[in-house]
Amino acid sequence: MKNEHGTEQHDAQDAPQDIGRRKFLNQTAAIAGLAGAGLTVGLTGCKDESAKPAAASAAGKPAESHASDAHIKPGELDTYYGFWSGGHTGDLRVLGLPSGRELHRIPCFVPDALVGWGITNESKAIMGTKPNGDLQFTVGDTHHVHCSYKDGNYDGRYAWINDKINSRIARIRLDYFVCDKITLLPNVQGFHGIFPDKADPVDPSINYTTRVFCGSEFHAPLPNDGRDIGNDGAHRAMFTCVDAETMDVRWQVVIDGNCDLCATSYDGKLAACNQYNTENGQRFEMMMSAERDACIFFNIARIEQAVKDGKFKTYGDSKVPVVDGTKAANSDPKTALTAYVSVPKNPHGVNASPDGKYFICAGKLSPTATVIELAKVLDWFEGKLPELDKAIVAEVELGLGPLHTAFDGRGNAYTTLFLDSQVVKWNVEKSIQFYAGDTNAKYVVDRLDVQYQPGHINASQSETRFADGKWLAVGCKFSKDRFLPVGPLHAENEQLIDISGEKMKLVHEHPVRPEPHDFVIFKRELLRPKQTYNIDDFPNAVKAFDQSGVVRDGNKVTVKMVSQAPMFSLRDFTVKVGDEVTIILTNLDTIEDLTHGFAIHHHNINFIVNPQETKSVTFKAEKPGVFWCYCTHFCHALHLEMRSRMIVEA
Ligand code: K7E
Ligand code: CUA
Ligand code: CA
Repeated sequence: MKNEHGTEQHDAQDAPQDIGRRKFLNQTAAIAGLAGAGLTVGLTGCKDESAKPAAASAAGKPAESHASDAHIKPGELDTYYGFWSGGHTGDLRVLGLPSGRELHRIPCFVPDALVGWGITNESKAIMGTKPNGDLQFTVGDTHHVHCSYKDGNYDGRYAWINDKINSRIARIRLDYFVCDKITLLPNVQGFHGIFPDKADPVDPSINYTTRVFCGSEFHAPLPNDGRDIGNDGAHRAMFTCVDAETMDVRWQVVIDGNCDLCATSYDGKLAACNQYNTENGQRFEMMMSAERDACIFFNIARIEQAVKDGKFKTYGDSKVPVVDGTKAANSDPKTALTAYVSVPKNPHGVNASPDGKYFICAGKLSPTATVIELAKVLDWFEGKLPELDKAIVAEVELGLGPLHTAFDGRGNAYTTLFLDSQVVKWNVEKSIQFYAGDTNAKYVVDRLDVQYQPGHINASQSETRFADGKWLAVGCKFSKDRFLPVGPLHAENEQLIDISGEKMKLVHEHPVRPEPHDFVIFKRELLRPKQTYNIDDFPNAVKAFDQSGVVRDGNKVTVKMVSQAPMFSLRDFTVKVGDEVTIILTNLDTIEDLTHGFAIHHHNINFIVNPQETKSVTFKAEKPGVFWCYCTHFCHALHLEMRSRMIVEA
């Protein structure tokens, strides 16, 4: 596959979008006052009769009465994509919003029997294998997913997602919705927060993502090769920068404390992580012993200059330059690479406001949120702000167990209160006024009970400059009695809240398989996925029926095959016991949605080939006999008849 985008390939989104556009216009009329310029385009072209009654009846109503928009009727398309981390299923889930329908799962870190992830040679090469060809890891734990930026909005190139268990970062190509690269981070454990940069700190012409930052939670020996066991004080956590294009690790920063979540500024100058373990503790009692922890800021330009100047170390087998971001080495603001802003007890979550001014850290074990002004952090680095903690412009009570924060683009923040089972809507500027002494400034705007114990929260376009204040989704970590019981493991509860009005309004909920964590929601126009592959992107493609056949090289046998409904080009093929068999299968069908599958009885082989796609598998033929191969994906009236046979001779 070529690593480029926006080519003129088969792109079939236009047709189905017409159906959705009716709904789109319908909504546009209902929220006339709120719609951005992009939404109103095409309104004049609306000829759909079904749109009229709703538009007419909604015309005079206040904006908050459009909760019914959440109901997407059969045949209609959602107006937003949602990218959800799958948690310990190690995948990325794609939802349509506002319906909440799950559209797709993109396997990244763990095998997947539908697409053959971890089974095909191509996916194994991305996932990484041991010398014997087995996968290096078969488990994953995805928490945070974020997309590439341009001009402060998503540009539809990539998404990135973390694997906390094995400290891996995966990249997903958003033209095909597939994982194309996975990188193992050296020197770290518990890789949790992840965030792409939004611009270059030095070169203003680079107004798009070129780096992805990764925070790691756990402290470990450096290097982790048996030394320093028992010497807990020598264990460290790090912050890592990965190149967005090559996916190579560019540099790391060794720090005091740990990293949890990660946020980046719109000007590219700063990245930050909330730190809940500034105590450098190994047990929870130690980790919660201090009254305040921190939000650590990274001065990206200075770190890269330090790397250029050779001011780094390497550890063990890793060649990655590691600069010193500890407190002791960074007390002089004018040369500091890092800045530790004090935040109350064990904060969780750091989020960038869409106006680009603030990062907000929630308290978790403190009922507060801390608002940090980025311009002041930059002033400190310039030597213009004598006390770093003066960068805190508000620290206000929200309720019990504040975790993550989303924004509506109208100056309001929405924070989950894990212990209170609530979402609190609060006004950032008012909180700053209140903190400055204006006790009349009422910063809490609204509270809404959610069911139950919310963790992550996000709003439509919240993590861009184009937060549109329409929908808010909340991931509730406990569903208790909300759904039919299915045994001891409960579904979790995703709830959708209409935030277009002053008051929040719960509009629907759906169960999700545990345990999703973070997610992003953005307008569907930002993506233009391709719906068939280009056969020329696959160097091993079998491009015609007459290129099919069996080629032997010693005991290595290559079986080249094509699929075209309702048949495989080889009705049977013969190999010998002891052969290493590689099957290469190209799907010659060109029509969108005409996918075939290929499975072999008793050989642990199952994968699909989408239109014009090529995949291969390699395995040992160990037992003599006849083994049916069949199409696993319903493709044709003769789908059941779509078969081949592998004959293994003794
Ligand atoms: Cu993003 Cu769930 Cu990993 Cu918070 S974490 S809840
Ligand atoms: Cu091909 Cu079913
Ligand atoms: Ca702590």
